[in-house]
Amino acid sequence: MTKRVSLTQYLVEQQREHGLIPAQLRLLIEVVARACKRIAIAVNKGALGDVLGSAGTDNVQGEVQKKLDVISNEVLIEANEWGGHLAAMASEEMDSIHVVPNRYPQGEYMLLFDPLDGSSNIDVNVSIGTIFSVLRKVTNTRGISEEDFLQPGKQQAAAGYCVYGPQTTLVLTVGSGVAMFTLDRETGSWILTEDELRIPEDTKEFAINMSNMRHWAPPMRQYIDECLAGKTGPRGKDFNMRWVASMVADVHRILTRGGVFMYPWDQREPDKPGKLRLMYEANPMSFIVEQAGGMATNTKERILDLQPTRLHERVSVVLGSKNEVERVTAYHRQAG
Ligand code: P6P
Repeated sequence: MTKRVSLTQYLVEQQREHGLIPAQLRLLIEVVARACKRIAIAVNKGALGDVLGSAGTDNVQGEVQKKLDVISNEVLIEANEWGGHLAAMASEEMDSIHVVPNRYPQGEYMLLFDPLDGSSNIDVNVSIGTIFSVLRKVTNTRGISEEDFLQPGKQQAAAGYCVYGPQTTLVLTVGSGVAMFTLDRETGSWILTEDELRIPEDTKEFAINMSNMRHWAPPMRQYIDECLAGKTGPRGKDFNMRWVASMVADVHRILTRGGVFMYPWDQREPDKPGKLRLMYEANPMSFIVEQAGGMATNTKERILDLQPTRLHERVSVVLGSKNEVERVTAYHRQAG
């Protein structure tokens, strides 16, 4: 029987080897992982747990909140506010930041999350997930504000996601590669199942919502048209398409077998740079993808270099197999 390595053992050994996981960060990661287990249990109840359907409220994005969006957000807030490892949290589901209450000690980290990404898939039993990003508090005053969160993604201390799918898997990076843990539901433990995820530099699979095709900018049309032309076209090979409409599921597939994920700007809402959020979707996923040998741009620049100006700002996203992301980005740069 192969030796089973738990999340805690992995984190302790990574700290011993790379010195990237001080005690407070290890506590933060373990608390988030435990919260994801609680979310997985709630998600898994489905119709038996009165957790499906709408919560009857809208979030800061103007989107209808599902009951599980609210439950997942509350689980993450409650799990993380008392441990002394955090100064504040930010969530897709909350308009402003949640500062750790004065009754608890404040820590040096800030946690950002999309508590349940892919909510449109909840009621139809398709994989959904939690995405999280960890930043360091750079000011040493007790006070903390939204401005403290506005750091480029390259400054993240850690990033990860949990997929609630056929398996419940946790994917994590602290800047020294990407590891995957699978939840052993019999023991309630996260067990290391991949210790060095790598994304192939080439792929024959793209992920994009094709129904938006007529709204894309010309360079995106050009790239997709060439993929669709297959063997007889300029790419000289056939492509496959996948679109789960859960970023965590699409990114997990890309981490597992390669591919390129795209959610570009389109003319439906020309003032918005894209649909996905920079701070708690694009940045954590880009950190993970780069650590696995992939690439992530906003069709022009490296996502992790972008300087945020607002907590909930949106961004165009192209990420995955390096050579495909380079091609999509080159087409957009050439078009100016
Ligand atoms: P569309 C889910 O709502 C999400 O934010 C991402 O997880 C996903 O990739 C995208 O939106 C799906 O968007 O427009 O295809 O429904």
